[in-house]
Amino acid sequence: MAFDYDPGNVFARILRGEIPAKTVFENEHALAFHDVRPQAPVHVLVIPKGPYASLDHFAAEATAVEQAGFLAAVAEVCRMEGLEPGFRAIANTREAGGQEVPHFHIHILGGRPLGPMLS
Ligand code: D5M
Repeated sequence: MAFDYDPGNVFARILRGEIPAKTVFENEHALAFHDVRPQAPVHVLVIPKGPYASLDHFAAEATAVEQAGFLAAVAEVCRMEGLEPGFRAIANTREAGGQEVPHFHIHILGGRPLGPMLS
């Protein structure tokens, strides 16, 4: 599959500093910030710094160092947000998967009991 990336998407603009975000974590691999439409007491989005449109784009084209760094950042954000009791990590992927912003991101949800996902 060929992957396209639109550099005008809102998360790319956040990465370039063109629009603000409530940042909770940043390093060379990832940026994490509060979702503007929180679905739980903790709702943080973690994005890689590279131009990847979706989880499968990231898996296909990011380097092993980028992938490992991103996953470590996700875990660090969960630790920082006090989510040891548990959390949900979601990557909506493309239109049929409910993805609105075409820059790969993981939703981290927690801070309350979430229950089974398909309930
Ligand atoms: O989810 C995209 C998510 O991104 C959705 O929960 C709203 C959130 N969003 C959109 N714009 C912003 C800005 N500017 N800051 C923070 N959060 C934002 P998806 O998985 O693509 O459906």
